[in-house]
Order: sequence, then C-alpha cells, then structure tokens
Amino acid sequence: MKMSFRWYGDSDPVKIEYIGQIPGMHSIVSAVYDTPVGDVWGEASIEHIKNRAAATNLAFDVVESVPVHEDIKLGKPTRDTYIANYVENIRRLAKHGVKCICYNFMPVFDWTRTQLDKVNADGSTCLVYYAGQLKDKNPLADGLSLPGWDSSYKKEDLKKLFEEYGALTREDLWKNLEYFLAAVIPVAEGCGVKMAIHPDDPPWDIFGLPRLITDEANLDRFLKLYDSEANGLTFCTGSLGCAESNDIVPMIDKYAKARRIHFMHIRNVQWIGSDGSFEETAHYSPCGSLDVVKICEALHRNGFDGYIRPDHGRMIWGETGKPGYGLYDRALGAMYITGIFETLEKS
Ligand code: DNO
Repeated sequence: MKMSFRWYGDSDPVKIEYIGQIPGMHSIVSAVYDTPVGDVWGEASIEHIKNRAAATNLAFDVVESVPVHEDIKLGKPTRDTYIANYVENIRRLAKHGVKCICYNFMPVFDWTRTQLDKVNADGSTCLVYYAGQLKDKNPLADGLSLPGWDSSYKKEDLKKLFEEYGALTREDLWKNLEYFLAAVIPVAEGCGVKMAIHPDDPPWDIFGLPRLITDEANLDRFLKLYDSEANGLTFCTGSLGCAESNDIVPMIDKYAKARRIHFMHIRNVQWIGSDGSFEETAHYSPCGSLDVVKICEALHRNGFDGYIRPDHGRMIWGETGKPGYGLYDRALGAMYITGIFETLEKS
C-alpha cells in the first residue's frame, strides 16, 4: 500500500511540508481548484501541484476529485462537451504522472453532515450526522449551508437542479453513469489511470435525490457496467460503514481480491441509535464502530498495493481549519494505519 494525505493546495492551512514530515508518507492527494466544474484543467496548475509535492519528496499521483458536471449526471445534451473535457483532464493528469482519479456520481450534494463541530467529552470536535437534524433542513431555504456542498450554487440554481432531478428516475441515473463510463474508462485504460468512484456519503438518498453507490449489490452493479480494472472503487470505510447493514470487511476482501479497489479512505464512525445517525471518531478501532485492524488485514491478505489515505479526523490540540481535514488527527490516523501494516508485513 502507498500512504497518502489530502492537501487542498496552497490555500490549505495544513502546510505540505508538514505532510512530508509524517513518516511513511508517499503521496499527496490533491486537485486543481482554480477551474470551474466541467472545464479542462490548466497544465500549469497541474504542474504546480506536482512541483510542490516533489519539493517535499512526495508524489502527486492521486487526484481527488475530478468532479463530474451535473449535466453528465442528468444526461443533458450538453453532457458530451463535459465528457470530452473530462477525458482531456484524464489525459493531462496521466501525462503528469497521475495514476488514480477519485470522483463521485452523487446528484448535487457531495458528503453531507448536519454539524461540523460537535464537541466531544475530551474537548475535541468532530463531524456528525444526526438524522433528526437533517429532517428539519430544506436545501432550498435561504441560508442553509452544509459541508461538502458546492457553495457556488445560488438558490435559483439549486431549485432548477431539484426540478431536473425530479424528472429523472434512479434507472435514468444508472444509465447516465453507464454512458459516462463508456466514454471515460477506455481512455483511462489507454493511459494507465485507474478511475475510482467514491461511494455516496451517507449511502442513502437525501432530500429525495437518488444515490447509487451505496451497498454491495450496487457496487457489484457498478463494476459490471464496465468490466475493467480501470473502472474501480475508492473504498471509503466511513461512507459505506455508517450504514450498519454494510458489512465492510467482507466487501473489502471481495473487491480487493478482484483488484477493483484502487484507493482506500480509512476513517471510523460511531453508529448512534438506529436511524442512520453517526459521529465521526478517531481512527483507532476502540473509538468507533469499525475495526480498522480487520480492514487493514483484509487489504493485506489480498495483496493490496493501491493508495490509502486517513480520512476525516477530529479537531484536536486546539487546531482550527477545514472541518475533517486538520493535520493532527489525520497524522495520528496515518501513523496508526502505517503501524498496523508494518505489523502485518512483519508477522
Ligand atoms: C469527503 C470526501 C469526498 C470525496 C468526494 C470524491 O471528505 O471524501 O468529498 O472527496 O466525494 O469525489
């Protein structure tokens, strides 16, 4: 496995030099942030990230994310232009050494939490999803902003998007995903890039918008849409694992064995009650509901050689910054996972 760490570029409060100081760190995971969704990324911007990484002895070989334009998900006539741009981005990234591209196919909203700064008993803060809190939220109402949303949406844009998705069935969304893969995967194959879809987070419909990448049956269906190693997964333990019904260790065994996991996001969550509520916790297994040792064992026994990054951490030691993406707790997570792998490799 290759350990990696997400870095949001020059404006990230976490300095790339600090990431380079974490033992065992191989890659930074980043993206071009100066270009609107759907456009082609400038080569100078790609090169800039690569140079920043190289100066810190890190590789820049994983991108998270090249976002998929809503017109592609909606299957609008304009999708072919956006797909052509997407394909050009894959070519450009490959040219600069990128081996793995993470993306998602969630309508409108990316990851969704109801609170970003829940104070824990020890004074740290974490991200939480309380189903009861979400019920009262109306995404079309003024002033609502949740993490992970594209904050550039105006109320009117959102209203229009909701109307467009209202006319789309779940099966239509699957068809649009298949159409996208048919165009993108052959190009990725040709230039040695592994595409890695991120599961929907949380893995169920929100605000009446359909979500597809949610459980084993749907992951199977997704992988069959285009049967190629280049059509793979970002296996996010927290996104899939916040649904108790997803038994993630056997799932990791299955997909790692099939060589369809290219990128692991490892984080822990604590299930709360039975309505889908959860809190994000430290990575250490006893802190949450997921067993990180068992997760790493499943990867190790299947010879996993892809990328891993410690996903969301808590805010600890007074750190402030991007919720979920501080330095300290993610660095602890990275070392914990690296330690588990060292043990597995030596035993
Ligand atoms: C959240 C992230 C996601 C992820 C995208 C991939 O912290 O895991 O936002 O980057 O869903 O496209």
